[in-house]
Amino acid sequence: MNAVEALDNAALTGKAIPRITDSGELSVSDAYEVQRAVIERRKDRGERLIGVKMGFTSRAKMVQMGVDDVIWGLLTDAMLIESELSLDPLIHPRIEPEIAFLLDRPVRSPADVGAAVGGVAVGYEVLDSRFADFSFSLPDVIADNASASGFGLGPWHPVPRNIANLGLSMEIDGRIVAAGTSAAILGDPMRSLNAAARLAAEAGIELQPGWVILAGAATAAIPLPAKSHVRVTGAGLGHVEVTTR
Ligand code: OOG
Ligand code: MG
Repeated sequence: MNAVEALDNAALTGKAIPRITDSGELSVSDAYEVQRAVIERRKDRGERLIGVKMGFTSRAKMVQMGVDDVIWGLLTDAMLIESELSLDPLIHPRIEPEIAFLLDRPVRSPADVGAAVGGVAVGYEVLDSRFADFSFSLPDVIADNASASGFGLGPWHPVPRNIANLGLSMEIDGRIVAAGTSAAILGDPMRSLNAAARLAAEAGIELQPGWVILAGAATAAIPLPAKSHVRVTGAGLGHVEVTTR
């Protein structure tokens, strides 16, 4: 079985697989090709692209996962979580607070990105590495679509002049499990948008109006238990909640 099929099956069945790099070399560009091919399989099943997610844009995440390069993954409509999430068939889900941007114009070059942003929201991302023990090297996690599993969004707000220092906090069953500030995201989450536009230009992908960009977590991710209630709050941005089954 090749890496594309193995990753796709792992997500569908909830059975972890060994790291790809345990059995051979994988370059970063080959890893992005695997990522694209896994997404193609999802599209063949009727999913459509609705955005991108940035990964390792904060020290907290780089340190947690032992990886120190900014990467990205692709988001499909099937990953958008409304208010409930079944953890079956996830392998070892984690959750992290995110800042999300909404595009209302296409981004044809990195210079377009500031003017293309129509809104900002507090959000969360559910991660689920398809690799055993949530352990990987940089090319592995790129191939695995940056561990993307799902995400949820709070209400959209017009982009305030300065979003470089918004407080973010995450509660599970009423207990604060993570707290940070948007400054942790490359010093200013707007920088994460610029990085997304650069990666898009390199990949030949045009970021579309209506797409969401997850700028990256400001804190380490936390294991997500079943039958729990999570609430993520962003200063001035309200909150978003999810209940797990
Ligand atoms: C990779 C995904 C990183 C973020 O926000 O930094 C990420 C992982 O931690 O498994 O989504
Ligand atoms: Mg994330």
